[in-house]
Amino acid sequence: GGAISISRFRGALVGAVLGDCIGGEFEGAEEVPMERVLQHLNGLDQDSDCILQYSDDTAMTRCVVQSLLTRGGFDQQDMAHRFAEEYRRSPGRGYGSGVIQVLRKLASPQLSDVFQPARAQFGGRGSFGNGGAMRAAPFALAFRNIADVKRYAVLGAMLTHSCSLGYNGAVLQALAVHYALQGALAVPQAFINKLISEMEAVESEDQARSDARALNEPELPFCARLHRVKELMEQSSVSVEEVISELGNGIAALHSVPTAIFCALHCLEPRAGLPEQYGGLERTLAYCLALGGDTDTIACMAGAIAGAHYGADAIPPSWQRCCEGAEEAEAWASRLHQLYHQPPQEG
Ligand code: R7I
Ligand code: MG
Ligand code: MG
Repeated sequence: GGAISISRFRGALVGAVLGDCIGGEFEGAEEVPMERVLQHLNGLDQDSDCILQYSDDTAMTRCVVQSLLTRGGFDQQDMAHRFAEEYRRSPGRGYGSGVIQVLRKLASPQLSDVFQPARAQFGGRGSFGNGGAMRAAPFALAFRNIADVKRYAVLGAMLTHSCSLGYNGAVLQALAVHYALQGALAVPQAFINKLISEMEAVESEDQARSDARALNEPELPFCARLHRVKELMEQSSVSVEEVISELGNGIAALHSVPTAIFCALHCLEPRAGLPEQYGGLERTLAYCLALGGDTDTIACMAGAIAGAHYGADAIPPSWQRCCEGAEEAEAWASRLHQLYHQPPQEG
């Protein structure tokens, strides 16, 4: 295909930062009344010197971006080193309680296998948290080839999440951004069908099948959830309670990545309860916050998908101004755009 506009790259990366910064307010809350969400969002328009800090979601995404840009591709040692160094410098960004052990071990100069600390998590099965998925968008922005997007999203996630229910969440999130970048959200049914067919292949691998069995999940667990997304899309109305019970709003990748994809799809159209003057990206972020639960991460992932679709023009300047790291994300997006369109290197 032809070149993809730089605006979509900026939208994706800045959208992710906004979701994290804006969503942090409600992380861990039960379902949040839309009135409170809108109050929070209106506050951003009025308060000219507000600052919302980013959390681990953005801190780790920044490491992924800087590693990919500096190395001109995926380098596991370099990325692992950046994760460890970032955590050492700012440990208070709200990291998951398990992953901090991995980040401490990754700082050791004696470590030869950078994937080893992640494999030791949770009794040797590895984490199924959404920490790999929350930082997966840059893989879709750096690599044009879908096989590379999948391969490097897995490896990048496996530095901290070695359970297939963790790293396959990262693959799904990267694929959603990959297709959104190409404009595929314009045909929502086709978009979800593409994700299902890609994930059928990904989840048919032996490790994914055995992890699903061991964790008492159905076969092809992400595909099963994507089918639920499809069913919800076909309903004439969907309640927040249904979204939470069918898809989840939790810290597991399985309970948050399909949810983020649903939020982006559901908010393609104006929805009752959301302000009429909101554009699609604003609707998507507001809707994610109203779900409660892991709001920073769900909004971060949905923000990347929606941002790739609508582009940078959809980002409200007043929101961007309030979010730590949003300006830098915009600059880095331009460099990712270059990397993405670089001709393939000769082997
Ligand atoms: O996945 P992770 O990096 O956490 C990301 C989340 C996002 O919401 C961020 O915004 C931040 O708030 O944290 O960190 P992990 O520690 O690997 O996983 C997160 C949590 O999921 C763990 O602390 C556990 O509670 C749970 N978890 C598991 N529990 C039991 N068995 C993850 N994997 C397992 C498991 O295998
Ligand atoms: Mg966070
Ligand atoms: Mg979170």
